[in-house]
Amino acid sequence: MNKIILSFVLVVVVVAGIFYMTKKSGPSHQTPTPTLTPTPTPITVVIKGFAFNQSLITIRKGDTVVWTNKDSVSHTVTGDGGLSSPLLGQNEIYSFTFNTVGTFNYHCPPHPSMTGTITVSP
Ligand SMILES: [Cu+2]
Repeated sequence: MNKIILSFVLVVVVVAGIFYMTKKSGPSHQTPTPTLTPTPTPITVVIKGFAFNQSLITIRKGDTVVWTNKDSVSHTVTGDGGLSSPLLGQNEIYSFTFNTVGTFNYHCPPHPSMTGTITVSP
């Protein structure tokens, strides 16, 4: 009878010991290493005061340009390489990703003085 109790205690001690050890050396709460995925920042062109600001910009192939109309008057971004925004109301945006190297002129058809140029470098 004493042997049974003794072996029972032994089992409890061993189990408790294993539990303690696995708890201690088990998977630690590692903070996952942040993966450095470069997020290309979109280039912003603000449409304000009947002008594209900035009107002359140089970007890299694959960059995205985002136009934001801050005027109460509607404007468009219309031009080379498929640039064709709808009529942008106040605070509306138009984005375009340039995947071709070259020079892209654009304008706003209702307002001929509004012009801009995007130069896309490799
Ligand atoms: Cu306009």
